Amino acid sequence: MAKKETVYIALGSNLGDRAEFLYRARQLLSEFITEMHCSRLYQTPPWGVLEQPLFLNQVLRGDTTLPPLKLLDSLKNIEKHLGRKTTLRFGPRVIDLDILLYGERVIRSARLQVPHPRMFERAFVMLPLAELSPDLIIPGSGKSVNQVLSSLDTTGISLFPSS
Ligand code: A4P
Ligand code: MG
Repeated sequence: MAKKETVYIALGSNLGDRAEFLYRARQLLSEFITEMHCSRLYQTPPWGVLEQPLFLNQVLRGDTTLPPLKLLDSLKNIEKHLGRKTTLRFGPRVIDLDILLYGERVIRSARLQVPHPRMFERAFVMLPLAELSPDLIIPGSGKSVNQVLSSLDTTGISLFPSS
């Protein structure tokens, strides 16, 4: 039997019915990710390209038997299935699925970099990740999720829907 690994996936959407796109993505992800635990949804100001709508972001943890590149292909297929058009880098999209962590692995290939290289600068990733696994040491960094989060600016991030 293929080895099971714990993975963390970041979900983001800033076009159309954002919560619905995240919901549909989670449903499709559950076909190959088991024991899924999901953070709440966060509404977040855009990072990178600033002139674009607010994002909804979420992080999930689960187990998969897919090897890393197969997992990446499966995420890309879901993005396509949900109607994501190729867009400008860091620009608006109906759905974005990134692999944050794949077990203890550090992967630096042309197609796949894990841990996700930009997660350390992104409160919209670290805040939902801290909800799931605050004390997790990020492979290759020697730092816990909470340690990284404490150095980031969370201004403008709120729970969605706000209570
Ligand atoms: N790739 C390499 N490593 C990974 C990984 N760990 N997970 C490669 C997923 N993909 C990875 O990604 C481009 C290529 O990255 C993939 O084909 C894969 O081989 P993409 O999703 O097609 O393109 P992109 O998303 O436009 O570029 P990129 O660099 O992934 O952008 P990001 O980093 O995803 O940023 N602001 C807020 N508030 N919330 C957001 O969610 N998202 C972005 C997109 C910008 N600003 C944002 C948000
Ligand atoms: Mg991406």
